Amino acid sequence: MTEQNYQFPAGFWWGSATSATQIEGAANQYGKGQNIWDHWYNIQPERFYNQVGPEHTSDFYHRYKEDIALMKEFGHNSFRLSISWSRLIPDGVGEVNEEAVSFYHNVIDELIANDIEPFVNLFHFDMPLPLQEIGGWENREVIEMYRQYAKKAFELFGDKVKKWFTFNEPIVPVEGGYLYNFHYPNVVDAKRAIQVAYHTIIAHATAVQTFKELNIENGKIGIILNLTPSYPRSENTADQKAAHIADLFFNRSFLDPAVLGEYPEDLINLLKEHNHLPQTEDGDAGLIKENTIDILGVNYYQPRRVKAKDNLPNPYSPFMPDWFFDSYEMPGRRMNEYRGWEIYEKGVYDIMINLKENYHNIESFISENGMGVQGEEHFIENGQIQDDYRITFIKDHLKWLHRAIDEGCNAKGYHLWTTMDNWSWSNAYKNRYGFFSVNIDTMERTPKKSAYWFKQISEQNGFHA
Ligand code: BGP
Repeated sequence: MTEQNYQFPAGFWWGSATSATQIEGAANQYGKGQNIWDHWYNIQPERFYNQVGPEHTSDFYHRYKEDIALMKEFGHNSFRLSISWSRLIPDGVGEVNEEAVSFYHNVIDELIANDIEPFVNLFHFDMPLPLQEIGGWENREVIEMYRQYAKKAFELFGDKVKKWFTFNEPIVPVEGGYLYNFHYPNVVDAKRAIQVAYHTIIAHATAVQTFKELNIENGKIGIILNLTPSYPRSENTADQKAAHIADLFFNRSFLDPAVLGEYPEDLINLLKEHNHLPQTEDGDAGLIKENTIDILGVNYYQPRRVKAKDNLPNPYSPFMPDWFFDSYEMPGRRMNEYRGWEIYEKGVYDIMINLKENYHNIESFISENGMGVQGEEHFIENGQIQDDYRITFIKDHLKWLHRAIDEGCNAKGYHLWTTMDNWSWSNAYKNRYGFFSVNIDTMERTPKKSAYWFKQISEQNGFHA
């Protein structure tokens, strides 16, 4: 095969993504309040891999200067972090923690001084505990508390931060916390899940509205969604329908209201038919309609392979999205064996073409993509992790992204998940994803081979392959 030049548009955003709970550490220090992760670990440490909790993360709180220096050295022109709601406002509502204000100012200043644009996300799975105790997103009052928090963050940092995101992967707390039992509060109840999802969209829209009212100069606001293209097993009608319903539940339930300002009719009809519509209030539809986003972050790890159900669900069993489809293992699929996730690079292209054709080609970027590897910390040779598999993974996704851009898609950047190896939810330190490995005893950072490769492609704004 002849070599091709994959040159990206000028100003392409090269970088990586993180979240507060996963990197900061200092979970019980400097005035931070508890969030659901601190609490869950306190009551059920066995739910976390090797019983490592959120106190034991990558210590970014103390090492941010060193980390930002590494980002700079290794070709980042942009970086995503999240603000910890319970660090900024320890009770979730009310008084602001001045130590947190200084910390985030220092981090943002350090990034800007190093020509790295901060992309700031407001909510990455980390509900403050006092607000979860009054029902979390099930309780409509929490929406106003979130709006106040968002407003505070915009006012404090809006003169420096120009790219804002309301939520990261808002479907995940719905799935994990209310359907499939992998996030606190561990409820399995589709009705409650749907209410949580709906309130999250209302919270998102109120934050967008507040952002627009503040008129932040050059500011853009968006949301970050994990889009899982839903591919049917076959062309037959039942498989197609199954894939369509999975798409409605897991992609379009957030994508459509955020970008188009309304829910898909098919989703509303389906929920109506099964008596599972959420409770709404007058004015909600208008709020969603008027507060669509400027920019969309796309987290892409793997597609969803869907087939029609072999057997109809028992109508007496509780309603679940899985009533309507089954997942299946596509023969010949390639896997990241460590994480158990399929690798399908063309998914990036399919997502971008869909955004171009059906979502008015909204400005977007890959806000997460990456390869988690269990046990990677032991793969060191000559003092460095030789993660050629990660280089191949990134490169193959970038090729498809490049093709989408060539065909007119409005994709502006690529962020790897993640900067340095970090703590991940119940998986703790099991899967390593970073450009920089972290020795979890000494916290020492070591660039992996992929970091050197990334530096090159960022400097050349592309690569030959
Ligand atoms: C995404 C989350 C990240 C990160 C990543 C890897 O869904 O936004 O926070 O955790 O997945 O997931 P894991 O660490 O479970 O492999």
